[in-house]
Amino acid sequence: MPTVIVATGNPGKLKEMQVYLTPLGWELQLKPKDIEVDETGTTFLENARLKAREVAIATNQWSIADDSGLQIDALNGAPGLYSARYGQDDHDRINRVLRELKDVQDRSAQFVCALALARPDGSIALETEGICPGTILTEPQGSNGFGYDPIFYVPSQAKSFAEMDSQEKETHSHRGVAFAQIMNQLQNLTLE
Ligand code: ITT
Repeated sequence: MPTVIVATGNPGKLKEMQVYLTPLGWELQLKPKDIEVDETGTTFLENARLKAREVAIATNQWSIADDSGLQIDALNGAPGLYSARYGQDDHDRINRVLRELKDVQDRSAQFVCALALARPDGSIALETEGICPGTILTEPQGSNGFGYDPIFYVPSQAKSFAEMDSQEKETHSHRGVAFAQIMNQLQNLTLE
């Protein structure tokens, strides 16, 4: 069975990535903790490529990475690339966003997910980007998921990400959209 390293240190992300990757019949291994990749890219795709490439080279295995983030219109796209660095933990990051949007009327936002799959030599075999439009709630709603899920509301479903079950989030989320775009290619890929 081909081995693929999932290049993330975020347990919530890992859980969702496993849902998409498990049916492919690959042996999934978690990124070794000592491999830290500096996210120095200027786009989500650049950072996804960087993470996939560096982990692939360090382990000499195929590697898949996800770089994602929340872009809020009223904050000129922040936290964006800095979504993971916007506070010390999820609670802190959510509170910062709510504070910065206090009394702001236009609460439109989008979640972006870039995926990159690298070969053992670090070359990129596949990449894509998925987007989910939504709005930022005035207070957290729901308890599922991770990260900013409790404050990200999807109008078409009338639910926050944290109120969706895993199947609903899979259908509508940025990550679900991104994986759907490359699922055929992933299924037809020969990993060698
Ligand atoms: P890795 O780089 O190790 O994968 P990370 O948490 O640092 O993990 P990112 O740099 O891609 O990941 O940062 C993404 C941030 O956006 C992070 O704070 C996540 O919790 C959050 N995020 C990403 N996808 C999300 C989702 O589906 N729901 C809620 N928050 C999400």
